[in-house]
Amino acid sequence: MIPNIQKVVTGLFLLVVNLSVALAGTPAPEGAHLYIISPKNGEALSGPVTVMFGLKGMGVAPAGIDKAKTGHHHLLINVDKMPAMDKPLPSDDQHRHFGGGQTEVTLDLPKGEHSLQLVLGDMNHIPFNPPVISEKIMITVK
Ligand SMILES: [Cu+2]
Repeated sequence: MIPNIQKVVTGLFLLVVNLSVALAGTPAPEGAHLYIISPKNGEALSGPVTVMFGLKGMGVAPAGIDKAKTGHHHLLINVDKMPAMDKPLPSDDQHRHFGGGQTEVTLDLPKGEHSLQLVLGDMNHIPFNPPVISEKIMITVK
């Protein structure tokens, strides 16, 4: 009987571990670094603005592809309040998904100040745990 109890206990333990992983999002590999290559923080430029995404320590894969240590880019444009880090990122004009695995985008932004920030999402558009997020940069479109 004892081996059966052990199996049940082990099964319950694995269930709890799997649940907590599911709730906490895909683990981010150590040293993962997300950044905006260009434009630079504080840059003033005329539109349209091409934003280039940089990622170290992980790879880029299209949404829906289950491959370890990969994700796809999301660009937050003029977002003041960070979206939830434990559910799929919203998808709208301010939260842009690059589910095809794109690593740059050209934006038609109105004149004025804008903030840009990248968030890496897993195959289900959920941020990693801990989140892999770039510095938030400010640019001015002349
Ligand atoms: Cu996405």
